[in-house]
Amino acid sequence: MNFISKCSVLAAIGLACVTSPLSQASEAKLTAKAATLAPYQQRDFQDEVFYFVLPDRFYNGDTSNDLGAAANDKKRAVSRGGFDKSHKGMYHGGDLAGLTDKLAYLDNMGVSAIWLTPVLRNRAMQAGTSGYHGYWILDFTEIDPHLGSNAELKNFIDQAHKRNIKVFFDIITNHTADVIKYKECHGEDGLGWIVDVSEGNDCPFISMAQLAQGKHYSPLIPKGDEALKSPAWLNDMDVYHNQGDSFWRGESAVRGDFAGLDDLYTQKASVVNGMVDIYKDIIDEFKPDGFRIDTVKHVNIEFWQQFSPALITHAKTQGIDNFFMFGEVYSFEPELLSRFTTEAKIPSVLDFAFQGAMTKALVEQQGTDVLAQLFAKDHFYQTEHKFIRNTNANQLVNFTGNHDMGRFAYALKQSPHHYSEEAQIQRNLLAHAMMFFSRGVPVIYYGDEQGFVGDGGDQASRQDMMPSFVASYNDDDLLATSKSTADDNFDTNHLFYQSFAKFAQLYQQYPALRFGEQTVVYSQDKAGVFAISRQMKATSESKGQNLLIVFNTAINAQQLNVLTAKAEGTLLYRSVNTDNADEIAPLSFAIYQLK
Ligand SMILES: [Ca+2]
Ligand SMILES: [Ca+2]
Ligand SMILES: [Ca+2]
Ligand SMILES: [Ca+2]
Repeated sequence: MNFISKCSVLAAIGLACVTSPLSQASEAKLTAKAATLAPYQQRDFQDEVFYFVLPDRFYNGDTSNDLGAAANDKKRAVSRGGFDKSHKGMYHGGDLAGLTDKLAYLDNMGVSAIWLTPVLRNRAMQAGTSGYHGYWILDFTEIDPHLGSNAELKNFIDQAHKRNIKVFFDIITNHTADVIKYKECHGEDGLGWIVDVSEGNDCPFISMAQLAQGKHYSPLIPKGDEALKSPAWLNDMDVYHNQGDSFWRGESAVRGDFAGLDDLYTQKASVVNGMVDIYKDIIDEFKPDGFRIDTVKHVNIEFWQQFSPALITHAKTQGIDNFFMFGEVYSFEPELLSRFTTEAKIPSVLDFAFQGAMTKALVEQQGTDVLAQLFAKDHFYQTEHKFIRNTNANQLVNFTGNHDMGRFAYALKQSPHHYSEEAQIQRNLLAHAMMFFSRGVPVIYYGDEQGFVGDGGDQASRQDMMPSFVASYNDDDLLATSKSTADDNFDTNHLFYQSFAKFAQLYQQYPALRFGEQTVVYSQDKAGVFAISRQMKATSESKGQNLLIVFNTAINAQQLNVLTAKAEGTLLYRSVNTDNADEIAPLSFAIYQLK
């Protein structure tokens, strides 16, 4: 995209077009936006604009920790190494010190809560790649040395809190790092493979029925690895299922190993209590504002029924009254997702179904009624819990893409519709607007604000914000910038950064965008108008608010005369101006105040 068209888009959304990059001096003066919000201790979860980040891929604030544990640290020898800036599956050096350095960058975009991938100590290397993502935990009591120390994490949280920004940890109860092996697969010493894994069979899952017939694996811990995990109870092989690898269906989804990761026996009371204690201790030591919970679908519901109320109750005793948790349930079905907010008592889940419907509307160009059909199922999330707050769809967590499925920009790029860069930019912006202004809490995936695209999911979607040395990242054509990922990408002038800052400002300005009851006003069976209202009833403390949000998913202007309510509405904001007040521009949105 050339500079002229970037300026015209900026102007269209009501932003100044700055022609020179911000100097170091002006960067220091970035506006502190979170400071204008209610104090973080009092703020509701629905007040937040989230930023989801892999610390290893963000910014290297301390090169002395790049190799992880010190060479003379015998206790943490397995948490040393795995550092290779040119390999997308290795550590790249980003850390908590770097995140702390860049808080102003996030604050200025309107971020009010940061969700970090797991920061606890990992096994540095496993099956040829590294634990840079944090999901291979060995030690649940300390921070991974690649990211910094416990003290550095506390400092990061202190600095974020000083800016009135919340910090959420990504936690795991389903599995630990891969330490336990099976003699039948890995031999008597557990050090290799004695079965043919060339066809991707790994260790086939042994079902409960097969166990009852006497078939089982012989688990072992390779010599020297007996005491790797912490707390010590995690080194007991009896607290794991030991039934082989999950094939993601039936009982294997709950009892199988996630590609070799040791799957905890979460039906046992000792495991429930042990995990509750681990995360109570984390709350006591670091005072985070909440948790995002990994692999929720792979743990039995009864575990969550105990775990979730126990931690929320405990956080209150630590003075964190609004402690909040949301789970990762990788499913596009509200019927299944909602079981975890109702039956399992987890306050919220990541709304994969929203991501899926939005992809159908904005990438596949299906009718906007795919969104109406999604929201028609919102009542599934409604419940009244005894121990924690009532749940409803307003608390769901919206996102456009993530570190597993890949970025929304990638979905657009690989679409058979062969979108031009201009079209990719417009559709990406509209997707983020839907994420902000539909019911649910928005999460910006780090790098999306700099036009990152990627080549797919997982490693291919975890690019560096600091100058990257990964060839397959650096050959990407980023959106709305002439930079590549080989450059530093903390550009506060980027169109997406500026747009998300505007969206965050609107989100904070109008309470109905955060708390309003959502009703679908208009949808159609082809691309075009999709309209919702967000209504807050008047109370003794506020006079209420009724907003109409109109999206146009089509590539041509649409008439607004289909919206009878709009006639009495006042235009508050529109992303693209038109000469005709009764029209909405292609791939744009508008917000009206209704009486
Ligand atoms: Ca570092
Ligand atoms: Ca294992
Ligand atoms: Ca499991
Ligand atoms: Ca590439």
